[in-house]
Amino acid sequence: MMPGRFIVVDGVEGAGKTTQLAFMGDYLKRAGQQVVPTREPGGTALGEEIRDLLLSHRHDGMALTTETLLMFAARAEHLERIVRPALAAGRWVLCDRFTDATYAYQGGGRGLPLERIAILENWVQDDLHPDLTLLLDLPVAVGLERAGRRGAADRFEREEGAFFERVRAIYLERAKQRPNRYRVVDASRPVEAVRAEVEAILADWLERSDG
Ligand code: T5A
Repeated sequence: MMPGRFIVVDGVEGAGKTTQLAFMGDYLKRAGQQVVPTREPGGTALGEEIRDLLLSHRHDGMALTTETLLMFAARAEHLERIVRPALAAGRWVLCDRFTDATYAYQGGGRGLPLERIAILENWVQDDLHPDLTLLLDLPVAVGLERAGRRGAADRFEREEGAFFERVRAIYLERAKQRPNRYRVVDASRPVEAVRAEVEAILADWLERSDG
């Protein structure tokens, strides 16, 4: 059996990940793929409980080490229960955020040394990395304005603009360092323009995976 594909969509708040992931799922299903949509933190019952702890204001001031370990605890569960089995069964996993978000938010945003994140990444993931990461990039202010329309801000969305500028910078740096795995998409454009580019990228991937 052909192994599945692991595709991640990531980016700053309000970049349009959820919107584009829905289109991507439809597109891949029309192309005959079995799709598993999922997200981080979350994706499992335990992971969703951890997500609630991480995003809730009940734990404002959570220690950075605690926050990072909780992200990776949710990730370990997610990989074990959802991602690895789906890939082994030949499915396409479409994941809303992954480890790049830890580098960007806990590393860039909060200042955790990136080497510490790398240690956890190696431990939890072994050699599992996304086949493709779509970085939806846009000015921080535009993303925050979009996210703000949705209502109450979670524990991360309450951070100031400079935090998200650091987050965005790390995402862009990681994409630049790994051009084979990342595609940076200008997400400041209207939904349909972003969708067209994302689908063109997927079409390319489908062609490659036919072999
Ligand atoms: N986190 C996560 C970490 O700190 N470390 C980690 O390791 C991980 C995995 C939750 C938080 O967890 C943090 C980062 C996050 O703060 P989340 O819920 O996935 O993660 O993150 P959010 O960014 O909060 O998700 P959002 O739902 O805000 O953003 P999306 O999914 O990027 O955006 P979407 O599609 O919901 O769109 C937002 C609004 O904009 C509109 C939509 O209709 C919607 O109203 N929109 C557009 N408007 C105009 N033009 C476009 N092109 C648009 N696309 C969407």
